[in-house]
Amino acid sequence: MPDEAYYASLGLSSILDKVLSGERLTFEDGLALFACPDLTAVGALAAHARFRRHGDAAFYVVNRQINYTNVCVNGCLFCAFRRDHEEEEGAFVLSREDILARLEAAQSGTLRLDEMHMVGGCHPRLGLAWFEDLLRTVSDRWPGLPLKAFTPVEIAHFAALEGISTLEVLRRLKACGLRMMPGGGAEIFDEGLRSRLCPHKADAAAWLRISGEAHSLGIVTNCTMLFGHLESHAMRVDHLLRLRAQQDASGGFTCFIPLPFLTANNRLELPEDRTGPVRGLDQLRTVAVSRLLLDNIPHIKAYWVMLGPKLAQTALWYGADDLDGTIVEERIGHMAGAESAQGLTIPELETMIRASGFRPVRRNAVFEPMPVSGPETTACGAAELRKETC
Ligand code: V47
Repeated sequence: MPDEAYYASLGLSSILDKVLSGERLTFEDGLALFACPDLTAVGALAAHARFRRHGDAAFYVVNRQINYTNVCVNGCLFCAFRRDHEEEEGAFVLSREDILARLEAAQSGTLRLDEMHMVGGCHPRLGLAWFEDLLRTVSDRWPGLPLKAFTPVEIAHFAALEGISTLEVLRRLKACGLRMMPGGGAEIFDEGLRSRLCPHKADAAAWLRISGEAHSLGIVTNCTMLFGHLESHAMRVDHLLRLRAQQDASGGFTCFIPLPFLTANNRLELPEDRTGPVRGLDQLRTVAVSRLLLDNIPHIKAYWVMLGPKLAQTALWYGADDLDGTIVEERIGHMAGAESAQGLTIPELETMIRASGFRPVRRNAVFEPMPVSGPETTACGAAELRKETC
């Protein structure tokens, strides 16, 4: 890490002191970190915080993503995945059998999934009973498989469809085996910008409230921020601090995932200075500032699908401690222009981690470390999981 005099020259003396002593950073500190000209100095602070929590461990998960539909009533401007109705080109709705076949293919090889990650659009007619039946069937067939599904936005949608409270929706899904929720749909909390980008989606207060309700039932959740579109640094800091405040109140966020906006195939037009090669540096900085501000959220994910594997590896030195996982089939990022692979193998993930100077730790959905033994660690991984399913 650069020395005290250097941080003083950057005007970051008090932030350096706070990071070294573990003291909480303020809104102004967040802005100062975004304004600092030397990205590596910010990264070194985040790396310090990351090593203090996780040492040289870098986590990954053997998982399978499933998107049950892309038909969605919300019509968010930034989304390339969504279709307004089933007849539109590219629209899909998976059947229960389609979903079970994807899991069956994954579970019947030499691999064992440690996470099913399932999300979808807010379909106007798929009711809660359909999802209850699906979760119950999956839990009965694969009792040890942690089910991570539905963002707070989907929970709000199910509640509206059924005319019941979001807490009741969560109770019913938990009773069917829901263990964890992914962090999507948070987008950017700033009310003014959110109402331009996604006016029909659950608002910031609802997203945070539903996360808190899940936590109160013992369902842990992740959280995200979509950045690199029209938001300001102040909006990013505000978003991170609202997550931190929610975590102080309800304590169930496990991992934060900063999601860089991917620009293809959507209706959001960006000014020129928001596109191009500077974006990689901004993405590393956002990972670092997230690690520094979110002192109460254990994990920061460098999501390789959207950052790309090279930047995700670099991000491990900028505060991130997790890469996500094998994934197998990904649609939201790829429909928006992600150039990364559909899935990675276990050896590929472990090599990425080792080559970056870290120690790979296989985990499950809720970040419990998983034993690594036998042929699974050398099996072809995602390639094998992908058989017959895509
Ligand atoms: O909710 C939509 C975002 C999210 C774009 O919890 C876009 O472990 C970039 O939340 N460019 C879905 N992002 C992905 C997500 C996620 C992914 C991996 C792991 C976890 C986890 C969560 O993707 C959406 C939205 O915020 N998104 N469009 C786009 N054009």
